[in-house]
Amino acid sequence: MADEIRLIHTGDTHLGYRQYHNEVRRQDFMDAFANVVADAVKMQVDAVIHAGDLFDSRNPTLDDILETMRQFSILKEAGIPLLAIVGNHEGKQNTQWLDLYAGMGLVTRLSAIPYILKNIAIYGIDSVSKSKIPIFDYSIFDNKDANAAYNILVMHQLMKPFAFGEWDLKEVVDSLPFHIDAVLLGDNHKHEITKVDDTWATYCGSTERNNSSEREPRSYNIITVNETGLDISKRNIQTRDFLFIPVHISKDSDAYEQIFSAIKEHDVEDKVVFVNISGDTEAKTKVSEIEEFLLSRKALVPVIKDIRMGTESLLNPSMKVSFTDPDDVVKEEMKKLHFTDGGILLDEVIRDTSVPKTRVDDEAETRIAMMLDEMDFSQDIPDIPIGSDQEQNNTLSSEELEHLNQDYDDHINSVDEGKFETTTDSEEADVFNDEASDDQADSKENVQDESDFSNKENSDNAAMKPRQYNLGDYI
Ligand SMILES: [Mn+2]
Repeated sequence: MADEIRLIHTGDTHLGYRQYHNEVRRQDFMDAFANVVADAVKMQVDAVIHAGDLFDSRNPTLDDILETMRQFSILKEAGIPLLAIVGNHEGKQNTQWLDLYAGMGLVTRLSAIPYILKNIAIYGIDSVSKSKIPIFDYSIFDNKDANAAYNILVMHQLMKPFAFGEWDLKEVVDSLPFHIDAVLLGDNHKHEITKVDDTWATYCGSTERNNSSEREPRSYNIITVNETGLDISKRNIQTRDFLFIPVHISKDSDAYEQIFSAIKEHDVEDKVVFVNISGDTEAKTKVSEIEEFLLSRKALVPVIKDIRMGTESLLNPSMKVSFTDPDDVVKEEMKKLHFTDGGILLDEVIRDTSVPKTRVDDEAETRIAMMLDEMDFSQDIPDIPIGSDQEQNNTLSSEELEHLNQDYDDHINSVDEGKFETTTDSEEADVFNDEASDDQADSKENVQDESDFSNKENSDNAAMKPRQYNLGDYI
């Protein structure tokens, strides 16, 4: 059909993610995106849309940057435009990684000014932090000349009506001066699709598993527009297998025997293998023995979780501790010491072996800035000098102050819970808390950083205006 337009909607590629500290997993993330690019070329789609979280980190390595450039170049050589927005993971303070690629002619950043593809206008909103959603300025979409047959909006947010939503899709659609046919979303890693009035809303799904709770096959969307209308379909991506082996140890026989025979029932070769051990608490087993056994059978990554911590820990999954990673145990113990969130964060930076010693200062500053930025200051928590008591504060009663402090504590706790949250399904191999928190970071991290707390007003203004770029600066 000559007039048919086909788009690939992908996102949450998290390129550069060295999952489980494993170089092969880093390559897996690259390969998954390469598969999407190869499909785009094979299908000769009219454009590829990336809905944010291109990189896993705001500081990807030079290899990540170059390998990503190679993939983008494949699209360019095939004459397929790549249209993208910034996610919360790779977001920088001002100039974005996408600007580097845009300067090379490899990417077009979507914005309030539409990208026109035949009879389709495509708009984008870069990731907006939760605290800034209520002040989002819809008036930037003042495109009065819009006469496209179809309008598509690309966002990287957790949207209502999906259960996890932080921003109401209906509010966005109703606030724009033109009808939106489809909202193509990133941020949530699971494929979702729904319709709100006449508007489709869909998450394409991440291209690789960012943690063990991402069980479903990974996917991207194909958007087809022809004379019959706009249609969205999902296509799965072949990714590395994650294998889950639950072992319930009984008192009857040797614990290792039971574990090893359970493992032997599966082909573990080249897979990320999660062994969850429950049952007899008396039977002593060493994680390292089980890891070695899995490696001898050519598992790519062995992940052992011993959940024999009594009924209470099973009822309360937040009490689970992974003994495969001593850092997790340290984290749990740190929590009991009632350090502030900032204190815990500093400790993490210092312990993070991927942060060179010379970078600890910068890294700590950046992460603290991100944390501050994520806090909700919309309630104008008064600036109380250290050491001052309540009498010195004339504007608030002690009751009001307590209420505000409680809000603040609640917020800290909610951030804290996000950081340490593990899956509630006791069968789930929620083994690596760092991955779990990374996934949470999807919704917790923020595109804006340092400037937000040092000069909040300015950055608020900046967020409301379309961004201005001088491409010459980046070439
Ligand atoms: Mn993501």
